Amino acid sequence: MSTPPFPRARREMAPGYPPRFPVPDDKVPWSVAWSAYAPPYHVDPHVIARDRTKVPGGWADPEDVRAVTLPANVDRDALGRPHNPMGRTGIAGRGRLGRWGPNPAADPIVLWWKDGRLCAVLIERTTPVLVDGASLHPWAFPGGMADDGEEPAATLARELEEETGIRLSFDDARVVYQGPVDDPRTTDHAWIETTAAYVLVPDNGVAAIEHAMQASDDARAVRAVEVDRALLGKMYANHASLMRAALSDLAGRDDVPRALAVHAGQAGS
Ligand code: RP5
Repeated sequence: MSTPPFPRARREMAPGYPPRFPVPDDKVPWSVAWSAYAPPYHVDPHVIARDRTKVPGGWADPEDVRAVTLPANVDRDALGRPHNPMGRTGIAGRGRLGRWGPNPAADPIVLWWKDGRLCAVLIERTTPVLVDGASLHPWAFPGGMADDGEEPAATLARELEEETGIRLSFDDARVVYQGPVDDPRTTDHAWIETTAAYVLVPDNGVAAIEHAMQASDDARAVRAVEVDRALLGKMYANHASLMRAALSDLAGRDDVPRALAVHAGQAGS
């Protein structure tokens, strides 16, 4: 049996969230009737304060969902709210997410091979993840939300620079994932959909990257972290699966050092 969607988002929370209504695996699909389902409604005051219809420069949808144009492929419930296509999450409303429905994001994956080690640029997100009473700052890609109408390659480069100080083009990056993120902010009516793409930095570009790294914006720390199985066990949301997708791609390439391809295949298995 495959893993039900959002295993972490149903367990983890963002700051300010009420406890999630417990959703067992078999009750995740909306197609399974569940009359007792009563998730708490939550929208962060910060989201309300950034309503783009009221505040110049606002980035959030209005709270009245009927005033919002949603993508055509998104189902709505009886109140007009978009139904998270991945299923129930235990919280209604938008939580800390600005958009009703999909919130487009991008995750830049920056990798290099040096002295037999595969390294990645990762951040500790400033905002903690709350899980079972603990407040955690797991390793994450320096991703972020797309601006209105922004192409993924531009979001990838912009977010990387904003959070890590590194300037890199993603025009020729290899896209390894496009889809929902198992993010602690996820709700029944708002979720993140990311484009993850990686760049393999050439040997002569590594020093500049290491020199440029400086945390800012959503990142409280930025580091070059060795990619191994231990790392994959402690990453934010489903970022480990994004990393595995990049490793799988690397393992199949014949234009990278053979030792790197073998290492990537082993680390991602
Ligand atoms: C994750 O949150 C995405 O994968 C991306 O890394 C990030 C986008 O949110 P912000 O960093 O803009 O808060 O779900």
